[in-house]
Amino acid sequence: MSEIRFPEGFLWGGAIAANQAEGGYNADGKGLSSSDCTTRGSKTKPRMVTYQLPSGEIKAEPMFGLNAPDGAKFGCFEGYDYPSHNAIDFYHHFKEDIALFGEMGFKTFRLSINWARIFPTGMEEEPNEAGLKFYDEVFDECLKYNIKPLVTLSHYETPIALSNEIGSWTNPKTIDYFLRYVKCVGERYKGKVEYWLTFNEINVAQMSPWMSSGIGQRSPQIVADISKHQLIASAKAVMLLHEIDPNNKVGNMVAYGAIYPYTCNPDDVIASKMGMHGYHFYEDVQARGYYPNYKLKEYERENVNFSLTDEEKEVLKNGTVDFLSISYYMSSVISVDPEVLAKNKAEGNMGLGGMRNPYLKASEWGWTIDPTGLRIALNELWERYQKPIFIVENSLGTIDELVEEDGKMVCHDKAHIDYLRDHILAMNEAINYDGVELLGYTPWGCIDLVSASTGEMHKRYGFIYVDYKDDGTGSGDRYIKDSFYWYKKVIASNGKDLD
Ligand code: BGP
Repeated sequence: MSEIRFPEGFLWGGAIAANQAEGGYNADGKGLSSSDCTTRGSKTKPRMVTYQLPSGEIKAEPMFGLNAPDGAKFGCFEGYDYPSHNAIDFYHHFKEDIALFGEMGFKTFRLSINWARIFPTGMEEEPNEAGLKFYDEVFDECLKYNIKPLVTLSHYETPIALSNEIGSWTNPKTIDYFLRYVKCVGERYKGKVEYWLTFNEINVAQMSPWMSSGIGQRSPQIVADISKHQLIASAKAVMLLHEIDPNNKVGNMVAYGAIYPYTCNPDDVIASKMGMHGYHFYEDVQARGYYPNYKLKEYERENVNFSLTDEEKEVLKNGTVDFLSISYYMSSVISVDPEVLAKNKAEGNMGLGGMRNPYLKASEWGWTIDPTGLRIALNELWERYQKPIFIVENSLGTIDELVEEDGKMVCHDKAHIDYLRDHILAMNEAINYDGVELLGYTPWGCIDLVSASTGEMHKRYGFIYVDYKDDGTGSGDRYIKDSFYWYKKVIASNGKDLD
């Protein structure tokens, strides 16, 4: 094992997203977004998307595999429970929450701007001043504690009016609306924000066009259209943010993992390689600036209508990112043998499919725990692109208990500490043994928040416990977990003190 040596200025911090934390879903002029129309689910019950048919009938369909008919108008309706509406009420608690991040010594805090807070339908000419003011206050609060905001421009929420009126990201017009929003926040927060990410987990469009982009259907054509428009929007956003402030550093964000072949049968090995295209395609375009041949061949095979004008090619070439960012939670396994596949099916809830890995333990939600997979991922990205990497999501969803000890409420979340320690050690190997350039680390859900895949509250990631239950009841009070004190030491020692 290499000696622990994280680079000077390494950006330790934590991450959240607006739709999973803020609440205040209709406060101060905010418009509805796709996540506001997605109900609470559980480990066994899917989150549902609600919409109204032209006949007036209201329907709810599972978010994964959603196939809403043409003419469906997405919205939120009486009698359904939508966790984003209150979430953890960060909208009203941000000062105390950021003070706690400051106490832990965060160097950076990843959060997203909710597009519909700034442009309620996504299509207005003028922004909503109250929305802009909210983020001004949030960023000022971060800067008070020397925390650099790391801002995701689009994290799983599209203004719902864009979905209902123009087909959201299937329509190229959305690129212009998005850029209007980027210009607005880029100019407004110039000098306060220097680190930006364009689209959260841009590759999730392949699995859930609803979650990623507020689209009610999925087909190869739809996924290709969303991806093209978002890749162009991302490239244009990179150029725009550089133009607004040459100090801006703009990254992409891909849900990343390692896909292992189940056996050394070359067919399993090639299947794992093909599976990795689901991650690499987006990285390839955003880091290298052009569509890879394997994707063009896939479009040909699937009769996807796809072309790029010379101007679009130029945009992709000139709008490559300054750094890569990834979420990494787990690895998966692939086999071409249907019997082996069926027998070893993983129980993950992300629709990732794949199989159980006999060498690894898994979380309560079936997500495998694989720190070496992170090292493999970092090596692969570094070898492929030679761009600095930021791990902007990583951690373990656990069931945490708040208990009273000596008249104080405490939470012994050893599983978080163990998971994070092992992943930090893997990062250290990647940096010091393998020579990967790593910019920072923002573990996911640094304060408990609503789960994206299930809508639950009790899938907890935080260093800070938030007293809300799955049904939305609770005081919303914040409590410090053991991992809070541990992470504070980790940051203070620049990663050396992991005990
Ligand atoms: C990523 C998302 C996050 C976050 C995380 C954990 O895919 O970018 O928004 O939620 O996964 O997933 P979950 O909340 O389902 O546990």
